[in-house]
Amino acid sequence: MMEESFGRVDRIEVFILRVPLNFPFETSFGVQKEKEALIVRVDAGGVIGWGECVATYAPLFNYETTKTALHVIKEFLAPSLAKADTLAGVFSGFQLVRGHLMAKAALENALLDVLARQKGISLSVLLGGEKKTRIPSGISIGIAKDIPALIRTIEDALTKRYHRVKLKIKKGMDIAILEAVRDWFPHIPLTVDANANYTPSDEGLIGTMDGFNLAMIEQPYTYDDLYQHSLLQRKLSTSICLDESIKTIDDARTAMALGSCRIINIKQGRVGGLVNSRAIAEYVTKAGGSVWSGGMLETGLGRAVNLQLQTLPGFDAPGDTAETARFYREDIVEPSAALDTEGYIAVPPGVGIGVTVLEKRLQTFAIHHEVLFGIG
Ligand code: OSB
Ligand code: MG
Repeated sequence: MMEESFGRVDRIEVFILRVPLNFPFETSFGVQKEKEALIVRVDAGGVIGWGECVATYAPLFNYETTKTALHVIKEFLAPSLAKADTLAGVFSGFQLVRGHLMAKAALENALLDVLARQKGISLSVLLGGEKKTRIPSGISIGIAKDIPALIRTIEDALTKRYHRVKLKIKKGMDIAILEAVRDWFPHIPLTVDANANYTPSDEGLIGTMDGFNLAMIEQPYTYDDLYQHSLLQRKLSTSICLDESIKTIDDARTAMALGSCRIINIKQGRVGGLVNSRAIAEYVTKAGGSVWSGGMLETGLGRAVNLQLQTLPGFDAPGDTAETARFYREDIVEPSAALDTEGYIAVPPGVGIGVTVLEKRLQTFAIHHEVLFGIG
C-alpha cells in the first residue's frame, strides 16, 4: 500500500466550513458553539479523495487551528505532494515539516481515499481491517452546570443504547457530578475526560475518583507531561487514558514504558492519520495496553473515517463516534452516521471513506474556498 502509485496529484482544493452545533459543547478549555473544519479535496490519478482536518478554530486542544492547517498545507505540504505519487513518498515529504499532524492527516486521509477508490475497496479493507459491519457507539457529554439536565441527557443516551458514557469534567465540576450520576446510574459503563485540567496538587482529588468504578480517567494532567501521569497511574487503581499527550508512536512507547497510562485514545487526526493510528494501535496492544477511537466533533466526513478506523484490530471498546445527528442538523455526506436500535453505527458501505460528499451542501457552509494548485 505504501509503495503503490496513486498517479499524479493534479489539483488540491481546500474549504473552511463553519457549521452550527445543535447545542454548545463545553470542555475544560472552553465552550464551542459551532464547528469550524478545514476540508481538503484531492484530485489524483483521475479520482477525487476527501479529508477533514480535525483542528479547531482556536489552539485550545493543541497548538493547531484551522488556519494554521491552511497555512501549512498551502505553503509546505501541498507542494511536496506535487512531487510524490506513493504514500511512502508523501510521508517522507511530510517528515520535513515538524508537527502539524492534524494538517498532515487531512491530506493523508484524502490520499488513502483516492487509493482505496482506485482499487474499488473501502479504507477498512485497504488498511487491513477486520470484517466488522458496525461499531459500538459511545457518547461524550460536555460539562454540565445543571445536574438534573445531565441526568436527562444520560437517560436519553441510554434509551438510544449508547454503549458507554463519557463525562467532561474540570476542577470544581467533578466529584459532585460523579456522585449524582452514580446515584442515578450505579452500573453503567462510565468514564471522565479532564482535557488536561488538573495538576499534581490535585492528586488527592483524583484519588477519590477511584471510588466511582470508572472505566478510565482521560487526560487528567497537562498535555505533554508523561512523567507526572506515570506517578499518578501508580497511585490509582482506575486506568489513565491519554489523549492530548500522545502525538506520535514515540510518545506511546514512552508512555507505556513509564506506565503513564494503560489506555490510549487514538484520534487519527492528532497522530497524523490512519497509517500512524494503525501502528500505534498495534504497538500499544502488543505492549499490553488498549486503545479506542476518539473524536473531535467531526462532521459526517470525519465520522466516516473514524468508523473505518474502528474496524482495525485493537479497536474493540466503544469509541467517541456518536451519531452525526447528535451534533448537526444537516450533514455534508451521505449516508450519515446513524445509530441502530442496539447502539451501533454501520461502517459506511461505499468504497474509500465510504460516504459521498454533498458538494453543494458543503459549499453552503463554506466561509473560505481556495484552489492550491491545478487548473481553474
Ligand atoms: O478530548 O476527547 C476530547 C471534543 C472536542 C475536543 C476534545 C475532545 C472532544 C470530545 C468529543 O470528547 C468527542 C466527540 O464526540 O467527537
Ligand atoms: Mg479527550
